[in-house]
Amino acid sequence: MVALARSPRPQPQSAETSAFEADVLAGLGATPKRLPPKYFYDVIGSQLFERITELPEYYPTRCEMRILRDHARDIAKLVPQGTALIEFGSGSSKKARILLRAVPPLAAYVPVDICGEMIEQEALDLRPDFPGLKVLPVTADITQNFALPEPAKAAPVRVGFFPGSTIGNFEPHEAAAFLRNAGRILGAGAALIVGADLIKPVEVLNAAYNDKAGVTARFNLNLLVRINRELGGTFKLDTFEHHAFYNRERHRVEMHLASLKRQKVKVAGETIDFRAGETIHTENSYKYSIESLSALARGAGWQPAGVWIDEREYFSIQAFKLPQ
Ligand code: AVJ
Repeated sequence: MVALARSPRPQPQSAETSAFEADVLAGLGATPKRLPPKYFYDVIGSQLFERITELPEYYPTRCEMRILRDHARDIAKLVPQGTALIEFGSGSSKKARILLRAVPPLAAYVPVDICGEMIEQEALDLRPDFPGLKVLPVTADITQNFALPEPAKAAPVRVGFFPGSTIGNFEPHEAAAFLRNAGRILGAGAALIVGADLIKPVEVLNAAYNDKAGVTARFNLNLLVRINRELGGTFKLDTFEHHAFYNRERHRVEMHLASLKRQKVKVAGETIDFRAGETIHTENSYKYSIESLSALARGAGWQPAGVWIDEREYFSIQAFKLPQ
């Protein structure tokens, strides 16, 4: 029998796949090795993240939901009637629901997320619960430029909502660039409501990223599963281990995947060498103080317009405004 000539791996099918391939090869070719955390969120990764938010050790989501519920009326004062509410990295829209119940009639709610399947489904779930609200999902990488739908552009004012401490995934200079760009997208008179995780005792932070049930480890390792599937990778999952720890000097939780042995792995036709113990740095989750975040926002052109925190001072929701 004649062996059929098979291409060694599926060809990139879309611009998204080739951006993924380019970013993965660049990150694994760098020293130290790294991968961008935005690629955690394929369908499986988005589902694993939803499970993380329910873990006993993972306090941020519960804290933020509590703050939103307790101060919804106050926060809603930043959202006048006719606003287009733009959510950056909306995921499950669970937090937006709390805000949406407290605000006057809006021009539109625009959830923007890198995981298209997730927000299309969420939009379907939201519409019956908020009849009369225009839900206009946009599938986009929030770190890149993207266009707002017409009704959001035509609204008299736009308010940005960036919950979840997703801002913590950016390097501080990237967070500043993001805030400046958000200002450009939202325009004069806009407000921005940001959820940011606060600096706190190291034991609490380490526990939140090393849950007993191992869901965070699976979330981290899923990045390798995704590379195997989408980029013809040959990562053996049982030869990599989840590491997460708080880096006090830099105010961030770091996640890594450590190779348990010396090995070679193929990705998109290229060979990557690992030393025993070598890690891939997969995520930083920066922790802020009220002051450090507001200094960053001021530097990006925003004026502080409100701060809400929980009793334990674990998490903050901070509002900013742009001059008219
Ligand atoms: C979605 C970026 C806010 O940093 O806490 C959860 C992601 N990583 N557990 C975070 C995450 C590990 C999460 N953010």
